[in-house]
Amino acid sequence: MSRAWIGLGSNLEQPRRQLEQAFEALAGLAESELLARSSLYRSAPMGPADQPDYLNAVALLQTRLEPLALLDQLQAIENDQGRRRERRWGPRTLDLDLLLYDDLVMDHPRLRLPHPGMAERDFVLLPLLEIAGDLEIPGQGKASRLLAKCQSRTAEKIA
Ligand code: ROI
Repeated sequence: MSRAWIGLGSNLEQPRRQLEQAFEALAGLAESELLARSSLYRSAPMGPADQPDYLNAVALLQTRLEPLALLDQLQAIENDQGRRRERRWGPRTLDLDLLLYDDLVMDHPRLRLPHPGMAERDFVLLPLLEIAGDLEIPGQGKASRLLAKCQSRTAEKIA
């Protein structure tokens, strides 16, 4: 069994409902068990500012799915929830990012691990730290230290 950390984000079509529904879908994934989920966090958009605030959260799965098989499942959940995305860094109904998979470091055309950019994003690190205070990101150090270095800090817990 492996441990996989998933980042959830939404800023369209009732973000809270999108995230709750995504947690349910993650809990129902084959060959996997949802071990933990963070609270929901509201954050200002990173990227173009002319879009709604985001809700973000993190989930921890225990899984027998290999990384790319898990990625397929995450993309299927995004599509099921009617994901639409018109422009790069624009608003989205549901984003599920595979953040970490055990201590794996990989660079595949479809999947880079750890997720690039996660170490600079407070809306990823804060929920991650809530459910794994001691977490170390392969090659980058402790999540708590990375959060302290984040340039922009807008994420706040809402539930
Ligand atoms: N900004 C925030 N605050 N939260 C996100 O999940 C998020 N996701 C994205 C971009 C557009 C980079 N900005 C974001 O993909």
